Amino acid sequence: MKNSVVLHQWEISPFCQKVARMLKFKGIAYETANYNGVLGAKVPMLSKVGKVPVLDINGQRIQDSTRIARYLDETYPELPRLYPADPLQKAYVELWEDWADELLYFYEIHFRVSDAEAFNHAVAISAEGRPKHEVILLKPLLKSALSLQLTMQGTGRMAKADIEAEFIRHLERIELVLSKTGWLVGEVKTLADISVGSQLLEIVRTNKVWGAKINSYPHIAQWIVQL
Ligand SMILES: N[C@@H](CCC(=O)N[C@@H](CS)C(=O)NCC(=O)O)C(=O)O
Repeated sequence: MKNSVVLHQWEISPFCQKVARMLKFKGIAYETANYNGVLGAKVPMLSKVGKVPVLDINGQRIQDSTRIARYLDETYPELPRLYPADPLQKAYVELWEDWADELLYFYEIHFRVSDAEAFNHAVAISAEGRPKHEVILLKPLLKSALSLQLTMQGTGRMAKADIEAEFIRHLERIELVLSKTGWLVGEVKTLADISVGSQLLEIVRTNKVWGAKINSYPHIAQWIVQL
């Protein structure tokens, strides 16, 4: 256990899945510590920020998926790079990453909260392995926390039809960019693909209708299975 890499996570979190994909991409073996159900109360104790993902690696504890990505590239430059070496390409990757984390994420929450089946699926994943009564407890807590997050950010105050129309515009842009090389930046997989894909894949996982919509774009469908 001493030298092991531990990803503290919520299985349902796109940011945790992003880190899991980074580690897989780099070929770094890791274990997960899950905070399902009431264990979620321990997340604020993992770091000052109080969010997951948190990665324990080489005796260090790193919080935030972007800081983890930088650490992995700096510490293991010989392994496949998350950020390209070329400064301009790196800047594009950072812009895509930030866009996925700070904007696409709220669409992901919207599609999780606005559809009853998607929400129930998300709750079930969040309480996996925990006693049944925790599902009952978790459901209203998760609903109010995610709805509040959406309202504060602004997406939660938009009309459903407007959110969906904007999301389709985003998908069309992603599809167009992917049509050139099959990747978002340059000719190989980078953190841009992992970041954007991790948000979209959470929609695919929980929301049948919007998951099918995402997969109806041929370049996106071909790309997303490679993430
Ligand atoms: N910028 C952070 C975002 C992480 C994040 O928002 N994590 C959510 C789960 S998806 C969380 O831990 N939320 C708990 C909270 O805000 O209290 C990253 O990239 O790691």
